[in-house]
Order: sequence, then structure tokens, then C-alpha cells
Amino acid sequence: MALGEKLRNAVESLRKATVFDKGAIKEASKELQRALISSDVEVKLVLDLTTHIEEEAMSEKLPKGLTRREHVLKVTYDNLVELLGGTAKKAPEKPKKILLVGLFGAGKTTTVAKLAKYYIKRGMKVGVIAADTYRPAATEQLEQLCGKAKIPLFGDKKEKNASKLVEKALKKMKGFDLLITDSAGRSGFDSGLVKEIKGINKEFKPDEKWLVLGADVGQLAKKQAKAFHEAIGVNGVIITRIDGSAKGGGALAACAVSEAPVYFLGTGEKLDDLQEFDAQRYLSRIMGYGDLQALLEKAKEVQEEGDLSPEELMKGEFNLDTFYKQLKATKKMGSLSKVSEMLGLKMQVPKEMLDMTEEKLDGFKIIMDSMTIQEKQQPNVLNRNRILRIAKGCGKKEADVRELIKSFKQMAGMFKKFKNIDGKALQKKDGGIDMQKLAGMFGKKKKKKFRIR
Ligand SMILES: Nc1nc2c(ncn2[C@@H]2O[C@H](COP(=O)(O)OP(=O)(O)O)[C@@H](O)[C@H]2O)c(=O)[nH]1
Ligand SMILES: [Mg+2]
Repeated sequence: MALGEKLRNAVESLRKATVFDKGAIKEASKELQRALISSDVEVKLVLDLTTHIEEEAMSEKLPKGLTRREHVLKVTYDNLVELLGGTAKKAPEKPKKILLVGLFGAGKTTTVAKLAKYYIKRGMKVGVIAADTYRPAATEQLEQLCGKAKIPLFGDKKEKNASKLVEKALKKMKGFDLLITDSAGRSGFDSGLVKEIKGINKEFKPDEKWLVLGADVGQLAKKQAKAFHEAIGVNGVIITRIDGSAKGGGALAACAVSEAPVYFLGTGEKLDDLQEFDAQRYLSRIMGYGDLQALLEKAKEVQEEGDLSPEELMKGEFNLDTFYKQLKATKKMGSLSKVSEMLGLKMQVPKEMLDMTEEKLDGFKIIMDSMTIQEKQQPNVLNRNRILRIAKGCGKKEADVRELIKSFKQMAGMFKKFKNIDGKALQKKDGGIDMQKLAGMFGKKKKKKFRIR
């Protein structure tokens, strides 16, 4: 199972949970530990991470505007982002010379061609140097990859000395914005390799020295990053085969602790299978969570709302909060159907609302938890963008959110009529309607006021 799926499963139980007590969080944290350890993330890092999450998740005070559920999810997400590299440095936009190094089979040669295409797409004139003189077929492999994409290449199959080859290449390859050099690997890090890449480094003088790692190295990435860094001063990392490896998490976390910025991920064998890496985007994508993004957006909107005064917000009077409280209160008294009959209101209340189940009400609550205060107080701000964000945030469908809004509007229409009688007098402290009072009033007036025309 790939990292994404494991993390998704682990967090899924958190997403679905309705209680967020210590036990539930401990349980989820254990699942997260299993997912990360089986992704080959170093055990110490995993334990640190889950301790953090547990502590923060149970914090006494919730951040403004977030429910406990949202808070726990956000804490988990933030900590995972940190583990996998945080908001690390972005790959340079206009590098001049890139040298790729790494062991056999890491994905260097493929990545040289991928990178060339990537920068060509960004308007640069890119050339490639085939400096793997160790493996006879290496130049041919690069020729094939570059041929397809018409990428200019310098190779010399007869030259056995890598630094001499680079020297020749630099004389030939003039007028390029960017040159990318491929280099040979070994099955393990050894002195022959060090000598060779040091030679290339001296001749080529690259500003960018990037280590290519296959995701399957897992936590060993740390050791490799250290060794290559000591040899030539690596300043970037590319992790390939993230698509097929179960150990991608371990490799990413290891690079994060080594403070080696991961610039790109290789996600397949084709030249376009190269992605800029950003821990935040990566996580929200692999975990399948549009809703994490939605959550962050909500947190932002809540912050912006911080400037609105509560009085201003309360102007709406009948809002989603009061709507929910009323429904809840009415439910307590028995079915809405019965209550409205008692009030002589039955014909006025839409059928869907009469049949409102406890379950539906709970669903409404979950949707409302994903709304900001302003959205609940002034539902007219709910445009399509917000509706989509809310739906993602609570894992419901857009139609569910719209249903809540529709029911609310229907009730609001009725509420206007209540108000015409004496709405204020009926409002209880908790925002609900004083049903007894209302019933009393309707006892006298119901026939006249609410006759069906
Ligand atoms: N699935 C997948 N395969 C890759 C990726 N990058 C490289 N490969 C494959 O890995 C193998 C080794 O790649 P190569 O570029 O020759 O590695 P090198 O020895 O470091 O030059 C080749 O079969 C590539 O097609 C990737 O991101 N995903
Ligand atoms: Mg190669």
C-alpha cells in the first residue's frame, strides 16, 4: 500500500469520529504510527510526531472558529506536513547548470530528460550532457529519452573519463540558458564514485548539485544525503518512483531531518511524470482531502471575520443557529409534525421538514460546524464557492448543504410570520422559540392568521 492510502486510512477514522476524547485520539494516533512506520519513517520521528499531535489535539482552548474535529484534523495535517518537509524551498526558476548525482538505478538519467523538458516548457534553452562514462549503454539511454523530446545532447561514447567529457561538452554546448549533466552511479557509495563526481563537479562548476534518490530507499535517504553532501555539497534532492514505492514517506521524512530540500518528485517513467514538491500540496492530494484545503480556507475566513462585531452579526436575528436550535427544540417536544399540528401550522410547514429525522438534524449540525460564524448568522453570504468549501469541509455533498439552506429559507419565511405576531416575545434566551407561548397565541388567533388561501 502506498503512503497516501495508508495515511488516508489512518486519518479517515478521525474524520468519521463523533467523539474526540483522549481515547479516540490515542487510537487514531496509533493508526498513524503504524502507517508511518510501515512507510519506513524513522521510529523516533514517528513517536515525536504522534506525541505532538496528541498534546495539541487535546489542548483546552480551541482556535477561534474551529470545532474540536476540525482542530484535531488540522493539527494532524500540520504535523504531517512538517514531518515531510514543511514549506521547503522551491526549486530555482532559472538555474544555469544542474548536476545530478546518485547511486545506480536511482533515476538520474530519466530525471535529466524530465528536468530538461520541465525547464524547456518554462521558456529556457536547455542542453544535456551525458557524462555517465561508466556504463556503456548510458549515453544511448539518454539519447533515446532526449530524442523523443528533441532535447539537444552532448555525448561521446569513446570518452571514458567523465571530467574530460564534460570539458569537451562545455566547449561545444554554447548559448544555452541551462545545461544539465547526467553522471554515473555505483551500486554503493564508494571512493571511485566520489572521485568521479568530484572531477565532474570541478570541471562543470554547477550552481545546482542535486541528489537523485529512489523512494524505495526509505529512511536510508538520510545516510545517502549525508554522504553525497560531504562529497560535493548537495543542495537539492529529487525523489523518484514515488508512484510505486511504499517507502516514500520514509525518504521524505529523512530528507526533511537532513534539511535537504526536496525539489521534485518522479511520479512515473514518462518525461512528464515530474512534479514540483510541496509537502502541503502533496499531503492534501495523496490523502484525498479537498477538505483539508477547505479547512484551511475556513480558518482564514474566520480570521478575516474577526473584525466584524457580534452585534453586526446578530442583526440577522433569524439565522442558521436559531434555525437549528428551533428544530432541535421542536424535536424534543415530539415530532415536528405533531407540534405544528398543535399550533395549527401543519399546512404551512413543508413536508420534508415535518418528516425531519434526528439523523438529518445531526447531519445539519455537522454541516453547520463547517461554516464560519458569519455564514451561520448571515446565510445570504453563502455563494457557490462557500457552499463547495463547506461540503468538502464536512465530507458531505453540495446537495446536502443546499438542502440545509433551503430548509432554512422555508423556516425563515415562517418565522417572518411569527415575528409579525410578536417574534421577539417568543424568542427564548437560547435562541429557540418559546413553544408554549406560541401555542397560546395560536390558540386565539390561528384560524385568522394562518388560513390557507
Ligand atoms: N515508476 C517510475 N519509474 C522511474 C521513475 N524514474 C525512473 N524510473 C525508472 O527507473 C529505472 C532506472 O532509472 P535510470 O534513470 O536509468 O536510473 P539511473 O541509474 O540513476 O540513471 C528506469 O527503468 C526508469 O524508467 C519514476 O519516477 N517512476
Ligand atoms: Mg543513468
